[in-house]
Amino acid sequence: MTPTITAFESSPDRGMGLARDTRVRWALEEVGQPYDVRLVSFKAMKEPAHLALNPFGQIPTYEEGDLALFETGSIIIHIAERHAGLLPKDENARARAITWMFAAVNTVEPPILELQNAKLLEGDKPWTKDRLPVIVDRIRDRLRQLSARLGGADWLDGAFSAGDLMMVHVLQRLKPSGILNEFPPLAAYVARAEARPAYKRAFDAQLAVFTGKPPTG
Ligand SMILES: N[C@@H](CCC(=O)N[C@@H](CS)C(=O)NCC(=O)O)C(=O)O
Repeated sequence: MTPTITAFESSPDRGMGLARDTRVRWALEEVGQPYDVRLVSFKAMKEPAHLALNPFGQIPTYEEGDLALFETGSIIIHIAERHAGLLPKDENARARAITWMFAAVNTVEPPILELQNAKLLEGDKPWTKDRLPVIVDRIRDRLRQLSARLGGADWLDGAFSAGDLMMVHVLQRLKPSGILNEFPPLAAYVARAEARPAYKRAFDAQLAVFTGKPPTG
């Protein structure tokens, strides 16, 4: 059965791929599962039909038969459990890959989102000027730790996994700030992931929503 995901009708990042539907598109591309997309407006996201799928009125959602999911972590684990390619077969390695997914969204992403919110939503507040360096230092701490763990490896734990997919998508949000480039092994890690054909297909598909032109290739 072909799953249907939801995505922004009008992407706030103008197709940079930062909206979280890109994670789900990428996971589906990695495992070779075709999917449909239903675009939703900001207004529709807060209306009952969408709230029934995601009580927080957000994208992406995932529908497959009578199953409806929200939260990208849960959606990607669901995809990875049903298809080969995103989680290792070995039970311990699988648990470690899932640990990296949680580390991405629970440990690395929060200060990155804090920075984005401070700049975009609170940029005009009197406290923002003093707050920004504190947040940036928190991000640098996490990136230093992550970079130390990655070392010279290509991926976080053996072969590419859903843990890398999630971590890379979280790190991409830092690109406009320039902070990622302070950590060349992490910048190279992100570039390596972006070179994956599955990522390119996912990126092109979300960009096509913004440009209105169907993806090439
Ligand atoms: N923890 C959720 C976060 C979902 C989320 O923040 N979605 C954003 C788009 S990337 C959204 O819908 N924002 C609009 C809003 O919150 O009104 C997940 O991983 O799925």
